[in-house]
Amino acid sequence: MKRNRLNVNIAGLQLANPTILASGILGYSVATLQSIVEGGAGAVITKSVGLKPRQGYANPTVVQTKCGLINAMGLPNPGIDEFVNEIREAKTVLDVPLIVSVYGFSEEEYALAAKKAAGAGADALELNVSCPHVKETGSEIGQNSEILAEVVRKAKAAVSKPVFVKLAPNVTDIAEIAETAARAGADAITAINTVKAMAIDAETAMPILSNKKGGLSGQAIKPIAVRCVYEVYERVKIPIIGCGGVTDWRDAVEFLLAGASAVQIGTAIATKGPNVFKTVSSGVNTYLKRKGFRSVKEIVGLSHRN
Ligand code: RRO
Repeated sequence: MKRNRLNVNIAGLQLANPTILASGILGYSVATLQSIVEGGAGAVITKSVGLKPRQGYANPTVVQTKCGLINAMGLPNPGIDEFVNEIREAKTVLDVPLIVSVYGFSEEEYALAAKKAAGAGADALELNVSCPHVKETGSEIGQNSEILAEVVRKAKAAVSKPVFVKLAPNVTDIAEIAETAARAGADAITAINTVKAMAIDAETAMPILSNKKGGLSGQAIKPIAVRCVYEVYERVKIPIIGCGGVTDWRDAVEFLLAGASAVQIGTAIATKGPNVFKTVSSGVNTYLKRKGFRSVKEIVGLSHRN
């Protein structure tokens, strides 16, 4: 990897730059992951995968609003036993770290999915304990500190790769949840998943999504995500990965100043295409140079100084 001021190290993972493909966007096929790497991502995260295949919810699963997208996909995925083939192939093609997002309906299911993903070559795991709208997994796990701690402990015991924990914003105190995850052995925190939301059609007078409620992503949630990263930074020592509405370099810098060591990008790909990663990185680089910083690390959490 070429050494430069954009390099970051997240829990032992070396990234050429601090932009990462967020889970859920284009995360199943090796070809789409490759297009994101060509677009400049420093690492990629797959869509969440569990033990059994799931179809997900009926259409419509996504609705565009004035300020972002609301999705309720319902965790469609091929199941980990099928997905290990994609992981193996991806590892032969991609030259950036591959992070596999996993979910489960119990502590054991998270651990087994993580173990299988790591066995197939995942460089790190991201535990999805924050999906806002699938029952008995996601945020139902992440909001219960005892269960969350056990999910993290069991996943850590099952793999020797870094374990990231992706948290929901739809909670009273995200920093406390981050602390629970960190105490249980999490190597990094991803903040945040989507914000619980819904849209209603004035003509039909009915909710638009088949699941009625979903998760809002995109620019509307960035200030919420920045606040969450800021709060988590004040409570935990492990790295934080910012996620929510990053569209340009200024957004990325804002997350870094709040305390994130890297940022994930998802929804902006829909409007800006895969090259958004290059554009954001190059803007961050110009900013660092202009301000006289030699590395991304020098600005992580800088807004917390008194
Ligand atoms: O699949 C989904 O509907 C979904 C997931 Br798993 C998630 O974590 N967050 C989200 O907004 N949608």
